[in-house]
Amino acid sequence: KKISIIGVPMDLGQTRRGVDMGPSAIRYAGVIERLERLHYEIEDLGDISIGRAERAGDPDVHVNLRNLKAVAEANEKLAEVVDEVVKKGHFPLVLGGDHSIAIGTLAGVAKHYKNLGVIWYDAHGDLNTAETSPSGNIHGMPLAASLGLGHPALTNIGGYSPKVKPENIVLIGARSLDEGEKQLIKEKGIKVYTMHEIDRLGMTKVMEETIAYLKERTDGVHLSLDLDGLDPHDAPGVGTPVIGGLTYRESHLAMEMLAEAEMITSAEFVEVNPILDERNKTASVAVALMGSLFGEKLV
Ligand code: DIR
Ligand code: MN
Ligand code: MN
Ligand code: MN
Repeated sequence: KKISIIGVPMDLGQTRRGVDMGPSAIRYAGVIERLERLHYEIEDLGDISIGRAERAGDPDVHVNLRNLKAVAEANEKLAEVVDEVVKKGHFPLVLGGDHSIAIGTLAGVAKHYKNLGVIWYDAHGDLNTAETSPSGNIHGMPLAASLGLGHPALTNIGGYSPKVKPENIVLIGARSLDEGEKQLIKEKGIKVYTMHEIDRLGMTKVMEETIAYLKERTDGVHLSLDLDGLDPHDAPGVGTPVIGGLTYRESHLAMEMLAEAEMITSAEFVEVNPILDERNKTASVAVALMGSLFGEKLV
């Protein structure tokens, strides 16, 4: 089995500098060695190049869509690279960078499936558009864009839209949803396990339900894991920490159950910000979770 690693040093989808060093921090935390030990063949494709932040007076500035041009361009490139990886039968493992890069990952992956499932492991919904976003940050919009909602420069990455159907999405760990996102979730019937449901049911039940739900309706599942889904105690190096999150152990359990279910066909780990981190703890947690996702406990 072969895994292709793609780094995306993107920090233009939000305003905290430093998340562009995420891929570097994750590599430094030993991702390649960790997965090689599980008998995978690893190909590191290096990093996608990212343009520059927009400046006042630039021609392509959009209201409430910070750095749209550079974010869209990088995602077009990422989509092409991910597409090639899937075509040659490798598993795409994307390292972020802020969560705006999920637009490109999904654009590269989704065309290879009839019904791609998506697990969105995140404190946030990332279901905003320019109209609903309180921040104008595109990292709060990738799931909406993948549903075909928002600016065409984001929804049409890869030349098609939408990438996913609302009924094929499961949100896990949500605890900071904006008004517009809550409305959209209701309107589209998106399945959500907020921290409330996770507390009540326990992670075992949540993952059993998620796996059963996606098994019966999808032919591939993408895992989009935002490190801020974890509690800031376990993953402090993120730009938008939210108290009351998933623990290190709950997260490992989730990854282990996904490994057992053999259902994940692509993944990305995003929002690792080494500047805000404690001695590379968050990148190390990301690598440990990848170990579980790729079957560490099964070998
Ligand atoms: C907020 C924060 N919902 C926004 N989103 C974040 O700006 O749209 N997503 N941090 O990961
Ligand atoms: Mn090959
Ligand atoms: Mn996110
Ligand atoms: Mn988040």
